[in-house]
Amino acid sequence: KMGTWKKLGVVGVPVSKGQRRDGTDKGPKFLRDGGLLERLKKIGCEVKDYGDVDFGYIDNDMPHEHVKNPRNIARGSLKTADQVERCLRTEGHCLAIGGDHSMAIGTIIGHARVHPDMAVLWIDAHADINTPLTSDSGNIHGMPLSFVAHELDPYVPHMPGWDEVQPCIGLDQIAWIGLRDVDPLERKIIDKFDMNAFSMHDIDLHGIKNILDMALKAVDPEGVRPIHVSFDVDALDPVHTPSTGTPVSGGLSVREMCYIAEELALTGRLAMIDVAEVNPALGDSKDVDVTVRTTIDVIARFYGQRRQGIAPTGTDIPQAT
Ligand code: NNH
Ligand code: MN
Ligand code: MN
Ligand code: MN
Repeated sequence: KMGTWKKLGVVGVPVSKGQRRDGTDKGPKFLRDGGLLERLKKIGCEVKDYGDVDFGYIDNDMPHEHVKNPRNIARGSLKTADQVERCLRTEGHCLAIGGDHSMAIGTIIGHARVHPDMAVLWIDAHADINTPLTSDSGNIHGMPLSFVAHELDPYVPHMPGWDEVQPCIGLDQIAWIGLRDVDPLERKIIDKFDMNAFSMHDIDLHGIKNILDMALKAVDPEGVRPIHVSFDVDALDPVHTPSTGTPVSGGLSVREMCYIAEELALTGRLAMIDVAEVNPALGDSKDVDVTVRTTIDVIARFYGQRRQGIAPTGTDIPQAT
């Protein structure tokens, strides 16, 4: 199997109000300007650009308790869901480029409308399953999974603007890879619901190959489900992706990430990929450059660019005459 997608749509999700730093709203622009779409076309993808979701922030979005920007995030999430759904129904595959990780509320809701049985692989230093009541920061990018999971509905308070944001997947459809900064009450949720959480410790213990096998086995035992990858670039070690809001040392190497991406590409079942938390406003120009380049390199591997090389079809080795 080649594992190369012939057809995909790209949706920009320029959200930054899921956390406190400006800059993630420029993530889609920097990934586009860094040559992402050209790179995908070069490796044989037919790419349709759906442009950016129009966040058009409204004023007077007072915090709800300590949760920041609730109305804007709810509104943007529903717009994102509509755009993702349209993209998936038309192209069969969607690449969503963000944007802080609150983007995944909309991408998962949109994806679930098309493939309610999807398996979600959340590749991140953080678990992002705080509820508005367990979150210390009040930043919604640390909460997306709590809004999409049925089992957590009783733990999520109603917030202004959130009536239409409804859970759509089960906790058994989610597995994490790369965890190393999990809040105490997030750990409580993981334990209570016996969730599939693979930390950097587990990767040290078993190696990346076994961890990816275990994660896939947990969320997709039959190997039949459409796969949703939610890739937070802070999963990688900050030497590779320094321009991100909450770097945590001791992260995934580029090699481990390439292995994950190449292996998932080979399943032939990748339906949707989120790329979150690229923040070009952080660090110097070298930091931004390495962050954007590494992120695009990883994305290309999800779409069939393999480290072993790929022989061209229909071109033979030129014979000497
Ligand atoms: N757990 C913290 C919070 O809820 C940090 C989340 N930050 C992230 N998540 N970057 O990926 O605020
Ligand atoms: Mn995240
Ligand atoms: Mn993170
Ligand atoms: Mn509810």
